Amino acid sequence: MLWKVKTALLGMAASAAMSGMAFAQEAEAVYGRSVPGQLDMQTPVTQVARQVQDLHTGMLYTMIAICVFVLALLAIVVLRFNAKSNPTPASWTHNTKLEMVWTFVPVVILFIIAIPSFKLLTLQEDFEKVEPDLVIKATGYQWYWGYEYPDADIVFDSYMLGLGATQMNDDVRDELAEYGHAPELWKLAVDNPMVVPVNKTVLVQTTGADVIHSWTVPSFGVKADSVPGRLNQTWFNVERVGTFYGQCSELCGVNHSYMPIAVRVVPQEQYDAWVACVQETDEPAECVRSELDEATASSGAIELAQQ
Ligand SMILES: [Cu+2]
Repeated sequence: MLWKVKTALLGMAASAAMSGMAFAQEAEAVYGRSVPGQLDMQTPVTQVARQVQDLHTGMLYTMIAICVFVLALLAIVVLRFNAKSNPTPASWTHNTKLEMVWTFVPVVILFIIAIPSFKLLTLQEDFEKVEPDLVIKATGYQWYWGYEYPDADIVFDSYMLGLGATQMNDDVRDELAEYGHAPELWKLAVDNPMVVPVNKTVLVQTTGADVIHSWTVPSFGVKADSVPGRLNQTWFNVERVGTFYGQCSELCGVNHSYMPIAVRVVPQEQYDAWVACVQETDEPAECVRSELDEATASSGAIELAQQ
């Protein structure tokens, strides 16, 4: 009888977990930005971002396990060894074996955590192993980003759409619509996004023109401080097309929150078309709309850009 109840309970727990997973998969439809009420991090679109999330989740469960264990020990002490339930305490004070255990078990746990942590750090920061297909320089200004493609001789600035407005209004809505964005993308969408090819390794070299900024795209697992007088670098290789957003992540002044980062990831042919178009017209935003939207509309690949 008891066994039956147990099995039924297990079955219920399993199906609850499965429906939870199904819900999580449905909620994963949004890429490149966060959504209202979101739990956990943005959906990863690079190997680095995935490993960042895995490490974070692993650490979280490790911490929960340790906290529960310590809490249980505390509860035992409070309940069993208070003055009422244990009126005559034992007189011994040390237990060498126990002390060895509580020293070495945490050391072992730290070593186990260190392995994936250092692996990830090496993946992110060992630039000798990074073979870039494309190098882009991102310069942080108060308060916008400047992008340079040295190999293609392309230079442009990237400003937030709906700049200067303190609340959503018709002007902001119109400007966003003009660039093909829904009002929800206000404070993320920019006039000239960075454009990169999909499945290619992009090296971003970043610096600050005035104060320290930070070039950050959460779904790439990328964050690099843009320090005046220094050239910092980071890299990413995005696995899917779409537009992915980030924000300056170093307090840089009064308009710090109005210098978002938008990276548009497209197939190689469209990237080549965009480069050719910008070289000819020097209108990066216009080239994004004319050269890219036609092709992506037909492939249906960039759903987010249209939102
Ligand atoms: Cu900034």
